[in-house]
Amino acid sequence: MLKSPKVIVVMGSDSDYPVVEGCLKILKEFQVDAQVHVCSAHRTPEKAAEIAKNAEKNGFDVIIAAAGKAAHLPGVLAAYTVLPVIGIPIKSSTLDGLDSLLSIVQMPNGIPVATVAVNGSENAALLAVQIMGCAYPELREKMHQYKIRMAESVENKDRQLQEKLKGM
Ligand code: RP5
Repeated sequence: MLKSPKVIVVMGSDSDYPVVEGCLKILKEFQVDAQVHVCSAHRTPEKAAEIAKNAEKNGFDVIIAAAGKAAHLPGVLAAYTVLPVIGIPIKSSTLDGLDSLLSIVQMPNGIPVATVAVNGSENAALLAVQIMGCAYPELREKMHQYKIRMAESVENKDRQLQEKLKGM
């Protein structure tokens, strides 16, 4: 049987869900099968290790991990797997997400984590799609179509602006 693209999305807390939702919507739009779990590098460290260790044999292609504050989850998952890990720094209430961003992006040599913008969960999904596009031609084609639609939408906005300015 042919394998289909599959992503596991892990978030440090259920409080991260409102941001992670954007990522799930994009994965759905690209018809990528996604499993979502709450799992913390600090509160449930054994579960985090198990998820990452088993991700490859469970058929996942990419891991997306969202975390806030001292956001060690993406790095810890990356330590236990050879799959690409994409980190989403969650904007925390006290330091505006800079804490999360630095915790995720400043990985030591040998254990990379691809880091998107603070709360950039849609880009995490798009990057996962682009990575998987190397193995799944249908995803690469969908990405081409996505970019065409995005450009059309910008052109449309420009046309609308020009019309509005004409009337001023
Ligand atoms: C992190 O701490 C989570 O990823 C979350 O962003 C933050 C706060 O978690 P809660 O206290 O809301 O569960 O581990």
